[in-house]
Amino acid sequence: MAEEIKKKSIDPATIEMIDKAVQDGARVVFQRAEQIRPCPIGADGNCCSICAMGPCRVPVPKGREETPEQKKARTGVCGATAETIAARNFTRKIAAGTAAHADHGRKVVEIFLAAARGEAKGYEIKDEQKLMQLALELGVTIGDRSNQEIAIDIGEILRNEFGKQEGELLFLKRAPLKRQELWRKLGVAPRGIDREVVETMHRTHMGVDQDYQNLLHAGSRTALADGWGGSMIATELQDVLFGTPSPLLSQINLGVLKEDEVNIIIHGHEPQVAEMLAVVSQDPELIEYARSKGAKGINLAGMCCTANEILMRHGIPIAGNFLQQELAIVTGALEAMVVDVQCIMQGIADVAQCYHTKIITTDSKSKIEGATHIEFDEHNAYESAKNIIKTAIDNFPERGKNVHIPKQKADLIAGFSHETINYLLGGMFRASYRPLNDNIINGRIRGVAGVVGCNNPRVIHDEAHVVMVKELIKNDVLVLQTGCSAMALAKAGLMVPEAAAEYAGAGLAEVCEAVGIPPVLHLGACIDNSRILIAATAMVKDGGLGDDISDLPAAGAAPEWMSEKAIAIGQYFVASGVFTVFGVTWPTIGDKVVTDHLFKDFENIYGGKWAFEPDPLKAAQLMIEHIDKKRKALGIDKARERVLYDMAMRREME
Ligand code: BF8
Repeated sequence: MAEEIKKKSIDPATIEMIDKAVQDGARVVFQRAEQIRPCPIGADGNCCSICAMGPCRVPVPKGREETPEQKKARTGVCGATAETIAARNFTRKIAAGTAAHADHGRKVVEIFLAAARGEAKGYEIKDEQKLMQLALELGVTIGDRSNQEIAIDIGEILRNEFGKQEGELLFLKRAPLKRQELWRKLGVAPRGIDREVVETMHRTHMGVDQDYQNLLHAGSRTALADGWGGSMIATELQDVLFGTPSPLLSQINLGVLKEDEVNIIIHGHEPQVAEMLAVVSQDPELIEYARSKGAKGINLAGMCCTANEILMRHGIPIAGNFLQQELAIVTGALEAMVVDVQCIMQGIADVAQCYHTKIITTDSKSKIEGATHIEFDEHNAYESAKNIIKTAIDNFPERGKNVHIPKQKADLIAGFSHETINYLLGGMFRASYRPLNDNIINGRIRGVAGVVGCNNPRVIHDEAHVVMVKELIKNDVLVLQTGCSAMALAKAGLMVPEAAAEYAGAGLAEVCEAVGIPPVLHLGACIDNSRILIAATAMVKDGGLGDDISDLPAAGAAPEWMSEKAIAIGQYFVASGVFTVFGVTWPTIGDKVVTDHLFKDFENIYGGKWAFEPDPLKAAQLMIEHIDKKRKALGIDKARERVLYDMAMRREME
């Protein structure tokens, strides 16, 4: 194996499959990333391509000091300054990310309503308790009405959040009061989800908003419409419809594929297709059909955020994260890759040409040239899912001899919804975050970090996630995870309770052992970052850690980010008061003024700010420093010093 391949990932299964891809002549993302270098001007945010007078490139000239006149002359054809261009590009990314999460949320509301009206056979309300809580929160009459009637009212109220023109989003009221007041004072409380996305697209059109601060301000309002709007609606209604996750054991990595079964991977983001495939794959008639084609059974596995959704609710194993999607095909053992929306590389269709895998698209807004399209009809979900699985089974006899499934697979515990954390910590009858807050105050737990986001082939696959999280837990920071980042840590073996003793600092390990949880908690898909907002709010409301999210000893990170959704998520965390550090690259780095505004001024405005640090160890240190700064401000830094002393003594005694 070539030495360069070994440097692509820290995951042996991934390396093995990149090597196989090279031998098989399949061109995967890792090779494409070598062949296409990122355009440095675009990467730094110095290229404006929004009109046909350009594209205009306005980088700082290399190697010479710029005079004020030269700086003044460094504009696009329309006169847009480098600041406007950088802020406009950044804000557009937020709008795109918010749109993706919002459209996901909208689809969930539609299915939720169809299910409540009895128009989507096969879907039904699974979490009645959460339905009632939502009804109380949204002012829906319960009385002696049926679940369906209540659900219709809830669905209609939440559907209205997308097209609302005035007022503010209903879930903003979930935030700490102080935060709500700040948003109102700043004028960033979103009015309606679609309205914020549309207005941001308008503002960033040629010749509209040309004040970088005003643009970034609009970016905050749009991002908040994601975190406290589209994403939160999706999470809430998915929980009611498909069940609120609770801890369960499963497995992860390409080793979950099976040599003698029909392997089907469901890849993308929205759970409705996957939910039905999970049910239909158990259908005895289909299992028999698979046997008739020479297979021992049907093996369903997930990829990317859809994987997190069906893992959390059904324990379906995960085949891998973002950069492994093509590699699952390279095993030669994959009958079908079923995709819906988001994070699906077009490259899978090309790689599938080298093997027998069928790429099946299921959503009319996400088709791929060369793929088989089987439109998923949620009104007739069982039949649609059956059709998809039958297509995969029919492909089993086409499997060639060039099959190699890596052995690697790791155990993981997933399913830590906000409700579960509440119960685990406080018990069924007095569910609360009190024990977490107490352990933060007494210093056993130093603070909490949300480590989330993608993979990016510009850095070593999974490495930054694992290095960062290990450093955090070693320093007694409890880590909450979602998305592809969660998968990286699960593959590295940190999502089992035993990991606490091996990797966590003494204080954190003690708490994890007492509660029986891993030091790294899997909260779900990227839309479930809204669960982290709720968890942070619950910590504030439980008392003792200040009166706003920005007071908490907490930080966020996406060390291998790549998607616009990640920028939207980061911005809503920052605008909610969280210090958030990204790795890989920073999309405004070419403009110091805009970057300083995000990295420094934002703290005075929002109490949270952005940072960029590509070295994951240094990034973890920044997060820990921030956590310590907050502990000091809360006056709980002394407690920790005392505990640290005890631990040092304890280690000496060992
Ligand atoms: O929404 S972490 S690569 S799969 S964008 Fe995509 Fe990034 Fe993975 Fe999920 Ni989130």
